[in-house]
Amino acid sequence: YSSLAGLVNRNPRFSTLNDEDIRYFEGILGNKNVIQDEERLIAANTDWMHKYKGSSKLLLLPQSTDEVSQILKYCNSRCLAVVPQGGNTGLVGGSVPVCDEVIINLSLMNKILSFDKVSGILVCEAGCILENIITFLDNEGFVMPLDLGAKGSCQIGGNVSTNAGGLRLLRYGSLHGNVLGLEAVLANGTVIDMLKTLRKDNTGYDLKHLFIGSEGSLGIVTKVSILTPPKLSSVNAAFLACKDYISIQKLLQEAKRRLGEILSAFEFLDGQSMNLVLNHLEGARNPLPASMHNFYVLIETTGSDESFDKQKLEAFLLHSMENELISDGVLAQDINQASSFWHLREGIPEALMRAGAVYKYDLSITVEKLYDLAEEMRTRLGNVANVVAYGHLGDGNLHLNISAPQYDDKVLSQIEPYVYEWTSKHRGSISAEHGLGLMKANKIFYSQSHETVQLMASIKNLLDPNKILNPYKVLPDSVSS
Ligand code: FAD
Ligand code: 2HG
Ligand code: ZN
Repeated sequence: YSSLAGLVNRNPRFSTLNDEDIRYFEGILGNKNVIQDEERLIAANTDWMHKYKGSSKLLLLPQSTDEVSQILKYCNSRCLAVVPQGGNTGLVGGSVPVCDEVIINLSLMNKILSFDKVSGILVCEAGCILENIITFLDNEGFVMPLDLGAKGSCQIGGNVSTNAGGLRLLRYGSLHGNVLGLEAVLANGTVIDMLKTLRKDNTGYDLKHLFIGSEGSLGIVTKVSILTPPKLSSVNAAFLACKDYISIQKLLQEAKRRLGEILSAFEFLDGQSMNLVLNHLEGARNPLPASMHNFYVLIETTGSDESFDKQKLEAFLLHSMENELISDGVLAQDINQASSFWHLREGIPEALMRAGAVYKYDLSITVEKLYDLAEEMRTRLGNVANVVAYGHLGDGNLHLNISAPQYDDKVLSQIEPYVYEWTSKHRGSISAEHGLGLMKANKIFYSQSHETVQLMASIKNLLDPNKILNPYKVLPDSVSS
């Protein structure tokens, strides 16, 4: 592990946990949900990438909003720092303690509370695992507007807190649009009920948005209400190859124009990503094995008329072939083949983990410029590291991953601050969908003005004056300590 705790000074304002605190928490939660067991603490202290490792001595598992409220009220009065935790799949070191913060994990708050079949509005607790929600909705004939590779572990509360984007944002939009309401507990224990189930509600400031994407720094999300679209009968997937980046851009334009309302995903991976995933992911199979290509695209369509959709997709593919936008391609013949396309795409983060050390960047850049960065990075790094570029091209979101046998400060200094400066120069975002967490708290100025960050700090101060919620994360030291 490369623990970052050594790089961050523990804020001396925070108290240290004592026996009386433990007894108090046991009084609220009962002994079994106050965890001091070493093995469980190691897991809860360590992030998905095994890159960030805290040293918390306590994991709390509340079962209700009231329990969360009592925990926070007490921690606030004692000035005990806390880290809210969902499925712990975050990729920026936001979900684990930096030092000895108390971990509050929502996994026991996992009930679906209601589902309205007429409106498609689901209300559930924050600890529901995304995949369980997807399955529940599927049985009801609906779909979750959010899907991502970590669905088997991540929780809806974590998704909302990171404003996760994922694989179908192109079609359904972001959680700022799909989350209709939420309940959150502030640092002082106050429960804020914004759990509306209305499409339209212009009564004053729409404060739920403060909790969407604030990474547990303003409150703990305990319940969520989400608008879900009906499941449509016809889903198709195509796996295509392109010879160069210009062709991919044209393909995206054509897909938007010719597939229009049925387009539900447009994901890309470069040849280096394909090689990496084939070498390191179990069960990965190249759908286009005849030869290696520079770029691959996974297109998905979702519509309500099977023959119409197929016809549309086939016409689009024919047009793309004739105009040499694609050099090869395959249309999934059944659900298993479609799943194998998705397995390949969704498995890239895991393959990267298995390949060794990885420097991970999640950037929004205009589509036209997006791949220039990967190429420049390759030139900069030569053969000391493998530059792997993929992502949600339809949303202008590049996942730039630099894979190397081990972490090395010399390699890091070749990448940073260059990657952030480049992104800032092109007016992109240094965090498209993963958040800032610990990794990028001090990089915020590359994407936000001083005035904006100052306003964020004022809001933080108002909602969490003792700064007990997820310290050292999201906002830079200069405004947050
Ligand atoms: P955690 O990792 O536990 O926490 C994330 C942040 O939210 C932390 O700051 C934490 O303090 C806070 N938090 C968690 N729960 C709460 C709560 N109830 N209240 C307040 N704060 C809370 N992200 C994408 O956007 N798109 C993707 O396509 C995508 N794919 C991924 C694929 C893989 C294989 C992996 C490992 C990760 C991927 N991610 C993706 C990143 C990650 O899965 C998401 O950020 C996810 O939303 C995190 O949910 P979680 O429950 O695991 O949250
Ligand atoms: C994805 O789209 C995730 O697969 C992870 O957001 C991205 O590993 C990454 O860089
Ligand atoms: Zn992603």
